[in-house]
Amino acid sequence: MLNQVKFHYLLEYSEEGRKALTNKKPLVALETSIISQGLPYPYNYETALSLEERIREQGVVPVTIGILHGKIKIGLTPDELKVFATDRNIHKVNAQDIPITLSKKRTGATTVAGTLACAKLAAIEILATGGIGGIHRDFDRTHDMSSDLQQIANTKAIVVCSGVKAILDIPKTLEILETLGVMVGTFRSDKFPAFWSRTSGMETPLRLSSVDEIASIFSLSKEVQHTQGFIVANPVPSSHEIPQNTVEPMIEESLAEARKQKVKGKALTPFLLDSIYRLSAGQSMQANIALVKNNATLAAHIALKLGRK
Ligand code: PSU
Ligand code: MN
Repeated sequence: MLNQVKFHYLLEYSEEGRKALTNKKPLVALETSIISQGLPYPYNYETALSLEERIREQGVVPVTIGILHGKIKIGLTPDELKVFATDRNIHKVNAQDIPITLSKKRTGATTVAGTLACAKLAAIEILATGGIGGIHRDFDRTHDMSSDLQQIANTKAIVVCSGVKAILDIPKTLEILETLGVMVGTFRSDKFPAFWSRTSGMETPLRLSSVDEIASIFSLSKEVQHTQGFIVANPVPSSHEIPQNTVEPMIEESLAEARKQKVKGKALTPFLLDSIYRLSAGQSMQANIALVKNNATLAAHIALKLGRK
């Protein structure tokens, strides 16, 4: 019997997204928080468009996910993307914020956590982003741990990223991911990357040698009914890498400023990214853009290999 594609009544699909799902073509999900809170205009808009282009070039369909006036969008038009790129008052939406955003008919940019929750409703299993959230360095004082971690543990999906953001405590984050039962590996490296830098100095739990291997591990994880997600860490291209000892003083200065200004909660990650962009005279933003594009391409290759059943 043919598997009927189910369209969740709360989801609004882009035309190419709906067609791809109907025809069982491979898709890659993209998030909107990186557009609304992660990068400044106009770089965010240009990046959003070029991520989609990268994915299409591989014969895969991109669907950027976000909530627009109370509707969950699975795929956005360029005009809709522009709203996320230019409106400065857009809420940052984690999974638990989705119901209220729908109920109040708000617009919300979905984080990795929020996007995975929506992608699950659409049966999309691959997401590309820049760097996921994790355990903040002052966790002992603030208990700030990104809800990305819990949501990745709750979702059977591949998250292609360049590791966790270097503003975080990477060793603690890796420990928690292990506790949560999330599969974690690095593409073609023995080290776990640090977002703007190719290595954090930490060994990666798993070296991933090829796209075939990633697809095979993911398929087998489903066969054995492993229910958690799979983080595929893809180091920033060498051409755009910022060495750890160059960026670390900027991270420390930004953390000190955040503490002084009492920035916390959802505002903390965007504050730190913005501060480091300024301290690095834009270099960290160029690295961020290069790595997320690279991740979109790898995600498309994985999607092609997995196909759709
Ligand atoms: N990747 C980037 N830039 C970003 C993000 C990811 O290159 O801004 C966003 C994602 O939406 C991720 C969020 O889920 O940062 C994490 O925020 P927090 O630490 O507040 O959970
Ligand atoms: Mn946080």
